[in-house]
Amino acid sequence: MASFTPFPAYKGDGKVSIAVTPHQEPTENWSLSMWVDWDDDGEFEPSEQKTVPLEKGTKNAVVVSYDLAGYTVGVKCMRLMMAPTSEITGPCAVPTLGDVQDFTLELFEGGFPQAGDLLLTKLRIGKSGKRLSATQDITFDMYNLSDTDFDRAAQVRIFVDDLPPVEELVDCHGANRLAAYKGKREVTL
Ligand SMILES: [Ca+2]
Repeated sequence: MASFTPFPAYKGDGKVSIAVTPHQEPTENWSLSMWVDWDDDGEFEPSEQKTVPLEKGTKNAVVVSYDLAGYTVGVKCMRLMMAPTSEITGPCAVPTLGDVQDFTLELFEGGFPQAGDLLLTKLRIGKSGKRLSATQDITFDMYNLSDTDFDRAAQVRIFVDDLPPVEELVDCHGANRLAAYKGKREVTL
């Protein structure tokens, strides 16, 4: 999150879910509040605030979601406040503990452009890749570029020269699923 590139959101997706990972372990009764100035009036109104409790003693990510219907596209100011719940009294509070950070979010028309996309890289097929035998391992890295977890079988179709294509399934269910944005697997067929 800590970057100068606005966090992207897509109206066509209907809602945006933003995962925030605490960089310090929250103690008892901490929360995360997020404001997004959706109506561009320079104020963080209560209607623009979402608050989620933080789990004591873990740095697990928490997710904040907004429905996007009715908002105009463009760059929006956003503020994150991670602090004892009792100290989050409003967007201009100055908590004695915790952290306040400002970011921007850009709302685009349409849907997330890489929804459902998987990226294959680092293909390794022997020394030259020429005259592959049926026993030659094919290894590659598979990344999930999508904004949702990939939790199903991936079908891989392999073409070698002019031989008939071979299809194999890569199990990406359950514990093998590829997490949104960053999920990665090394696959050997
Ligand atoms: Ca506002």
